Amino acid sequence: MLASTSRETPTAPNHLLAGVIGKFQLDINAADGSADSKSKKLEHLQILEQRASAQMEKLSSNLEALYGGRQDVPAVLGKLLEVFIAKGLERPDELKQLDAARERDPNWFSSNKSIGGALYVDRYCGTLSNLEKEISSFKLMNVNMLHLMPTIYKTPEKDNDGGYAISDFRSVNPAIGTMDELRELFDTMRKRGISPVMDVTVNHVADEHAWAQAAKAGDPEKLGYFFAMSEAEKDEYEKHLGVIFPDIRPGNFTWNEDIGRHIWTTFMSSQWDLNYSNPKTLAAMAGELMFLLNQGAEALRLDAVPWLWKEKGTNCIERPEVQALLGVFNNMAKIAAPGTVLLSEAIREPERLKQNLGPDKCQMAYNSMTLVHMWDALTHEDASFMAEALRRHANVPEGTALLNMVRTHDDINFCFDPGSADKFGIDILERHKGLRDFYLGDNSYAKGVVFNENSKSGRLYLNGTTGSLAGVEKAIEAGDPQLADAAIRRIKLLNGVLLSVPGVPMLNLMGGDDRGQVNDYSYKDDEIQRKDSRWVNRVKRDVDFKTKSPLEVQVMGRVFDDTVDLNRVRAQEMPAFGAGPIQVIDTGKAPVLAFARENEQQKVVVLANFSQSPQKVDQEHLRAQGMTDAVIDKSGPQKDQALKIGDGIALAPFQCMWLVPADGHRPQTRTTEAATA
Ligand code: OTU
Repeated sequence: MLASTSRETPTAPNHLLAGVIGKFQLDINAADGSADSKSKKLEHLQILEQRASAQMEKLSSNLEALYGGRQDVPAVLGKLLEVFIAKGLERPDELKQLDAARERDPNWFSSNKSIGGALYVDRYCGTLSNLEKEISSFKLMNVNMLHLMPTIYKTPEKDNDGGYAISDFRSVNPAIGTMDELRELFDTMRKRGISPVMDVTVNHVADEHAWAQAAKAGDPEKLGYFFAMSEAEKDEYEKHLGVIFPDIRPGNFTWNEDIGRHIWTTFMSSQWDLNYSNPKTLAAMAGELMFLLNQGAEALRLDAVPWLWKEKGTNCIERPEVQALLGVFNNMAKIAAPGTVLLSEAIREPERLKQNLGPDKCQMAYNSMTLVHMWDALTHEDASFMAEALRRHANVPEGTALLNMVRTHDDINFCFDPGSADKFGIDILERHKGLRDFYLGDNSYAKGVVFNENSKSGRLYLNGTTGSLAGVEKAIEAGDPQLADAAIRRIKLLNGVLLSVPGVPMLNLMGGDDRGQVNDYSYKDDEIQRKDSRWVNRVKRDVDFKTKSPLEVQVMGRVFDDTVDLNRVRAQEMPAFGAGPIQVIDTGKAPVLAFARENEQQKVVVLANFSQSPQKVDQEHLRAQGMTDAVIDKSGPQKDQALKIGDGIALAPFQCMWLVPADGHRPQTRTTEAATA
């Protein structure tokens, strides 16, 4: 020990940490305040030092990956430690208690009790104080994680990309409330067991953000937070880049008159990409993330992570440095706010989006795989493609969880798993064509809206709420109760699978998924929104039953009852649905997705019929999972009626079952190699 310490130079990581801690000690001792408050601070400083010391090796290697070869790496490390420790000291006492509790329960975010919901405060209930009144309804739905979409921040008034152009991470949109109200709301939520999730657009800030304003006003330091380029340099990069929104915003740069250069704007012109090759940008953003965690956010959704690092001559997506950047944010949270988790957002192929997932990167990651394969399986009445993708990708490392959803606020980008496609000889672009015909065509129950029509890729980007894509809209237009019944069954099927595959389900309340709400076409009348059909998904919450037909009211009621019921059963009776592996079962019936989930307490077999015809699963597949004689479907209406498995299990059209043994005993695990082969 001694020998190795004595070899350390003053710039060695542990020396740096000791120096930073020493400085804070001096500051605390020199500051005004009671002896008692000082000793409390010093005590917490000690905890921060221990946590930092445990992270030092990882933090140093992350910085090496980002800035290795630069002279100032030790200075960067020192600066980041200062930010982390300062913010750790500012953390309110109740949050420090939360941190301590969660250090003892590191998988707090991934049990069967974890059920998320996402909404726009403005479109859901108007204001933060109204949202506080809705907490009981979230409790009723067993939602214990609530993602407040970024319209809660101060944003440019018009062109703000649905809130994803953020003008200030520290100010609340005045139309919905204040920062004090947000903190109070988070306090109440925490006390009632609901974890707040907030967005951080780590890739960009709005052109109205103070950093961008300063850059425009000629501040060279703030200009260094962004990419400002000459025409020639921009063209050099542009040669290798794709385009995200070809219909709305071609290209990747926006000319800025004040600066006299082209600013890198991967998404909309009002969203200026941050330049992390400048370590000052990283330190500044770390400060913003910590600010939000210290207000009581328990998870941060890191937006658009694939684009965080640029490298000339490449497409600037998923550069290896992205992993190191996420690593630094992880080190930060582990030191200063260990009771929180990071959630990476990327709508990419499963293999790619899983790159961002890890106990030392983002502990949670958006998983579009479940979503795209479910919609695909419904179209083709065939779940084999999905089953294969789940088999390959749904099992994730200990300490991490995928975030699943049926729909998001964005378009559906059908990022299928290429490996699974190969297995079945599926041509992905052909598949997109089929989906396009189905979801936009006149010959199906669905009512979708195309996005990115001018994309040259031939891929389908699809919009539409769960309700409209599953058939509610057409059923109501036709006033046909039978069509409505089928749509309700499809939604229940999607939710049944969503809640039972590995990961945390996220209920899309901004698409009215809890009530099967249909597309909102009013965006077409809005000067800004009309260009962006993703708004069709972002409905205002509408529970004004007086204005609706009896059929529509009936649909909304049934979807809501189903949702509440399934969520409750998952949270209260299905421990096996938390983190933990999935075992896909081949029943020989293509329309049926079948898999087992198990943990120490429980074993469940899930059967999901993606077809409009009834299906039967032979008893041998249940017996192979250790189920004998009789089972109970925990997701069905008759939860106490045993089903004899002797004749096989019959599934109604679009039925999903969560089967457990009727005798309540946990089946003996048999290695099922032979049985599933
Ligand atoms: C995200 O989406 C947000 O979800 C969008 O609403 C924003 O417009 C965008 O970032 C910019 O902030 O391309 O079509 O693979 O899925 O980052 C949506 C990553 C997007 C993309 C995602 C981006």
